[in-house]
Amino acid sequence: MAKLGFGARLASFFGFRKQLDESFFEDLEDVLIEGDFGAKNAYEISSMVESEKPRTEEEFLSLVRRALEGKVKGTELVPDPAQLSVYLVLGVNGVGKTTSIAKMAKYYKDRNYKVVLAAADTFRAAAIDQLELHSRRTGTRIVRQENGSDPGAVIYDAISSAQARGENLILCDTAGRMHNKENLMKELQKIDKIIKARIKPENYKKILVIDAVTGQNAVSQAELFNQAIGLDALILTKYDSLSKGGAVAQIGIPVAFVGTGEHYEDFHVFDREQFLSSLAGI
Ligand SMILES: Nc1nc2c(ncn2[C@@H]2O[C@H](COP(=O)(O)OP(=O)(O)OP(=O)(O)O)[C@@H](O)[C@H]2O)c(=O)[nH]1
Ligand SMILES: [Mg+2]
Repeated sequence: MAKLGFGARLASFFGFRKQLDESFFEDLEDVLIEGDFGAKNAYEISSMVESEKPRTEEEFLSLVRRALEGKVKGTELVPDPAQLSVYLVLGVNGVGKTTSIAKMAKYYKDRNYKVVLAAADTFRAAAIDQLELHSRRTGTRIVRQENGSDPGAVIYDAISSAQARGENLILCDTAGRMHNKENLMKELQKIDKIIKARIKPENYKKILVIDAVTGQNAVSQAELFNQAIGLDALILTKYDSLSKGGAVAQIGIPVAFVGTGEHYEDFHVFDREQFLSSLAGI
């Protein structure tokens, strides 16, 4: 996992400022807010550091790390191979949904799952062809209909055909944008009902993709999708050395995977310990 630019910034921050006076803690809050931790977390972390009075950079960073521990969660998505699971992949346009689905298809296929891709982004013209290309490259079956068709019907088809063929994991691509936000959320609620009626709750996961570069926007996106249909896990994409990642601590939904590039291999199961250390610049 790439080392965060933010962590390095935090480390050097202490180095410059030996005097832990009031302005140190104000500036620390600012640095944390710039790192997308949010005002509430920034205040809590800064107060904790203040009460513990660190003397060295090492002590300072490990305090920040400790303060973050309760705020960052990870989850491992392990589908039951004996049953059919449905992973509904959500997110606003351009965050990396389709790419993450392709990466997951390879990841689970390599672990002997029988993976099906459901092309339920029927809104954007090129979306189905993009998924079709990934289906060919990863050797996974795709269920698709024509552009503009009902996404719920695509998923319904995917579920019935996967059940008939004994396949065990459906990855559903969804639209990131529609005429407006309300339309998108209504569509997702319809899809949610279709899946819920056919798949056991433990086998159905709603996964939000967020772009690590967008920071604060990712937090409001998570709120929006969580309110509309609820979320089980996050995928953090574009997590390169320049991205911050503090948004994860604010969102509070467990992270399952991290994307670090455009290739299928640039995809990792979330490593919480490593993430906390890199966030805190250790
Ligand atoms: N560097 C980097 N680029 C990524 C990552 N994931 C996706 N991308 C790139 O981000 C761009 C958008 O990715 P898509 O997978 O098409 O995003 P999407 O959410 O499906 O977009 P829409 O279908 O338009 O809503 C593409 O150029 C991807 O190659 C990642 O983890 N790292
Ligand atoms: Mg897409």
